[in-house]
Amino acid sequence: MSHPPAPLPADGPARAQCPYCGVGCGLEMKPPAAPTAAGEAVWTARGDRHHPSSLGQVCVKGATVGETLHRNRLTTPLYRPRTDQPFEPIGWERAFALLEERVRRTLAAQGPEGIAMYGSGQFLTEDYYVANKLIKGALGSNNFDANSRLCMSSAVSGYMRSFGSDGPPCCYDDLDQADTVLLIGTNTAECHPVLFQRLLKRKRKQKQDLQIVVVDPRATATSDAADLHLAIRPGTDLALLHGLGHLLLEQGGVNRAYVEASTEGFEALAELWSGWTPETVSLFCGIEEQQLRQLAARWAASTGVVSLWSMGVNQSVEGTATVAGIINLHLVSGQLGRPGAGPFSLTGQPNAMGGREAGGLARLLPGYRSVTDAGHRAEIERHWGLGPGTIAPTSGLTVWEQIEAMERGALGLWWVAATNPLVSLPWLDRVRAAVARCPMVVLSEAYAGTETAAIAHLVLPAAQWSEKAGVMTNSERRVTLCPAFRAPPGEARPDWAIFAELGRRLGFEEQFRFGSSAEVFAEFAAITAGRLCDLSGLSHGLLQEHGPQQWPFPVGTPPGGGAPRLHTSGRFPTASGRARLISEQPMGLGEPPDGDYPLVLTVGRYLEQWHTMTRTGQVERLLRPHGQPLLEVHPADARDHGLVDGGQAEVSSRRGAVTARVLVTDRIRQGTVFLPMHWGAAQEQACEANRLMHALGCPISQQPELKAAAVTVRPCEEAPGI
Ligand SMILES: Nc1nc2c(c(=O)[nH]1)N[C@H]1C(S)=C(S)[C@@H](COP(=O)(O)OP(=O)(O)OC[C@H]3O[C@@H](n4cnc5c(=O)[nH]c(N)nc54)[C@H](O)[C@@H]3O)O[C@H]1N2
Ligand SMILES: Nc1nc2c(c(=O)[nH]1)N[C@H]1C(S)=C(S)[C@@H](COP(=O)(O)OP(=O)(O)OC[C@H]3O[C@@H](n4cnc5c(=O)[nH]c(N)nc54)[C@H](O)[C@@H]3O)O[C@H]1N2
Ligand code: SF4
Ligand SMILES: [Mo]
Repeated sequence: MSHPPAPLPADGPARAQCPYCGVGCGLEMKPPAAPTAAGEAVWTARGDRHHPSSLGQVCVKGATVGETLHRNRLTTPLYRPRTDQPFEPIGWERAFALLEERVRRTLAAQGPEGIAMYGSGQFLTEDYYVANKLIKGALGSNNFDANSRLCMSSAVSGYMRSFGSDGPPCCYDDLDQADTVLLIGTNTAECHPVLFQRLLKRKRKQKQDLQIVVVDPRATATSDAADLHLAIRPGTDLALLHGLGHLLLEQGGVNRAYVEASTEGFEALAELWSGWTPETVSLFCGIEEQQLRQLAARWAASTGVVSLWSMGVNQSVEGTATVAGIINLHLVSGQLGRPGAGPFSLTGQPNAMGGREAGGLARLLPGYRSVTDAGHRAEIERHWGLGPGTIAPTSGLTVWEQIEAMERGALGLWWVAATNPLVSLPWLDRVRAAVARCPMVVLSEAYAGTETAAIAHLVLPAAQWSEKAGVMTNSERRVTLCPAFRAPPGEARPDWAIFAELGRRLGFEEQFRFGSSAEVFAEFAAITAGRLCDLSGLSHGLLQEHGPQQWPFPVGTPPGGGAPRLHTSGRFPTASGRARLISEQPMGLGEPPDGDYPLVLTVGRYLEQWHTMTRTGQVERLLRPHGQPLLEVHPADARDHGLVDGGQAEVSSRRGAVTARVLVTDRIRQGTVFLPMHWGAAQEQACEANRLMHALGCPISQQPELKAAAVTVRPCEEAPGI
C-alpha cells in the first residue's frame, strides 16, 4: 500500500464528528488513561464545546462510542469459495488477486454491468469518492448505490425536482428562530436527540413563542413535547399537506409576491388543493378536522416555519411526492430562504450528505452532477483523466435492482461495504435467495460475524472511524474533519485505500495514486468548484486549523464564511430560475391492509440502538433500556387478535413471519403495529422485521416503502428454552 499510516497523537483529545446520526455532533475523544479491569483500552468521548453544530452536547450513543471501537473486530481478510464452507484467513495479497481476477473475468463475460457495489452513508467522503471513481470511472459501470437509497433518496429527488438541485437549505440556528416547528414522519427525540434537546430547551424558555407540531401515527418521545400531535393513518401525509394548502389558500396564507417572483406551477397546485377540503382530509387521514384547522391557522399566522422530516416521509411509495408536498407549502407561504424558515430534511447517517456531494448514488456523479447529463460526464471524465465516453450515460442499478439482477444471474461480483443489507433491506428471504446466485459476494466490514458476512465469499477487514482520516458532512451542510487517532486492528485498512489499491492493480496507476486521504479530498473538493455544493475552498489542513465549516465554501472563502442558508435570493438553480410547485395526487400505501392482513406494520428505531447493532449492541448500558425488540399493539387490536401484554406474538405478512414479545399500548394508532429494525439474525433476540417488508418503492426516488407493510398477528407459544 502506498498510503502512509496516519500519525497517532501521543496524548490529548482528538476532535471529530460523532459517527452515528446526521446531527453530526462534535466529539472530543480522550485516550485511555489505563487499561480497564478487562484489559481493554477504552477511549472516552465527550461533547466538543468548539463544534458549532452541537456546542458540547452529546447523546448516550455518542457518549459511549469509545466502548464500541475495539471489540469483535475483523483483523484479516477471510475467504471461502462457497458460502457453506468455513472462512479461512488469507493475506491482502491473495485478497487483491481474487478481486482482480473476478473483476477481469466479469468484465470479459458480462461487461461492466456485471459488477455492482453497495456502499453506505457511513463511508467518509473520501471512501465515497474513490469508490465512485473506481466503479463509475475505471470500470465504466454506474452500478454504485448506497444505503442512502433506503434513507435519503426521496429527499434528494424532492429537492432536485422543486429547487433544481439537492441541498438542504436550512441550518440548526433556524430552530432557535422559528415560531412553528413541524416534525413530520420523524421521531427526532430518539433519532436526532441533540437537535431535539436544543428545541426542547427553547420551548421551556419561550413557551408561547414556539409551537411544536408532530405528525406520526404513534405517540413518541417527540410527540410528548408537542403542542399538537396529528396521529394520521400511515401513508396519508400527502393528503394532510394538501389539506393544509387548501386552508392556507382560504385563510390568506399565500405570499403572492414570493409566488409570483420565485415559483412556477401555482395555478395547477391551487386547483389540486381546492379538492382537498378539511372534511375529505379528516376522513382520509383519520384525524379530527379541528386539528388540521389548528395547524393551518398556526402556519398562516407564523413569521417563521421550519419543517423537519425523516423516514416517516422518505420511506414511502410516494416519498418524493410528499417531500414536494412539504416544499410546496413553504414556497407558497414564502417560508424559506431566511432565518427561522424552510423545509429541512434531517439526514439519517453521519455522512449521507457527503455521499450525495461525492456522487454516491446510481445516477449521480461528484459535485451534485448526474450520469445522464453529457456535459457533467465530460467534466468528470476530464477530471479523472479518462477518455470521452468512459462513464456510462444511463443510471446504474439501484440496490433493489442489484438484487433483481442477481436473481437473473446477471451479476458476477457484488461488493457490499459499510452496510449490513441482510438486516436492512426489505423482503430478506428474497434477498437471500437472490444473493445466493451471485458467484462472488465481497463484504468490506469492520466487525466480525454480521448477518451479511453469512452470505459473503470474501470479507475485507475495514479500518473504521477513529482509525482512518477523512471528512463527514452533517445535516446542516457542515463539514468536519475526523482524524485517525487510534491504530486499526490487525491488517484492517481504510475503505478508500482498498478501492485505490484495486484501481492501481487494474492498471489505473495515475488515477489512484493517492498518498493520503487529504490528497483524495483535495481532488474531490476541486471537482465541486462552481456547483451548489462548492467545497473547493476546503482542505484537511483548513478544517484541522479552523474547525468545521459549512458549504458553499468556494476558494477564497474565509474560515467561518460558509453559507448558513441556501436559496436566500429567491432564485433557484432551475432552467427558469424559479422553484417548481408540484401537483401530485396521493396514491396511498404500496400494500394497503385488507381482510387477510388487516394491520399496517411500521418499523423504526430505539434511542439507544444504532441500526443493526454491530456497534451499539456491544455496550451493556445501551442494552438496558430496550433489551429486546417489542411489538407495539393498540389495546383494541390486541383484544381482536387475542394478544396479551408480555406474551409472544407471531407477525406475518405475504413474505414471511417473525415472533416478538408484545407491548400493549395506546400510544400507537389502532390498526398499526410497530417493530424496531435493530435485531437481525445474528442477535440472540433475533426478530427480523424486514422479512415482512415488501420492496415496492417510490417511482421517482426508488426508495423502498420501509415504513409500511400489511401484516396480521396471532398469539404464539413461547419457543422452548426462552
Ligand atoms: N437512535 C438511533 N438514531 C438514529 C438511527 C438509529 O438507528 N438509532 N439511525 C439514523 C438514521 S440512518 C436515520 S434514517 C434516522 C431515522 O430517524 P427517524 O425517521 O426519526 O426514525 P424512524 O424510527 O425510522 O421513523 C420515524 C417515525 O416515522 C413514523 N411513521 C411511520 N409511518 C409514518 C407515516 O406514514 N407518516 C408519518 N408522518 N410518520 C410515520 C414512525 O412511527 C416513527 O416514529 O435516524 C438516525 N438516527
Ligand atoms: N424496515 C425498515 N428497514 C430499514 C429502515 C427502516 O426505518 N425500516 N431504515 C433504513 C435506513 S434509513 C438505513 S440508513 C439502513 C441502515 O442499515 P445498515 O446500513 O445495514 O445498518 P448499519 O448497522 O449501520 O450497517 C453499517 C455496517 O457497516 C459497518 N461499518 C462501520 N464502520 C465501517 C467502516 O468504516 N467501513 C466499513 N467497511 N464498514 C463499517 C458496521 O459494522 C455495520 O455492519 O436501514 C434501512 N432499513
Ligand atoms: S445526537 Fe447523533 S451525532 Fe449527536 S451524539 Fe447523538 S448520535 Fe452522535
Ligand atoms: Mo438512514
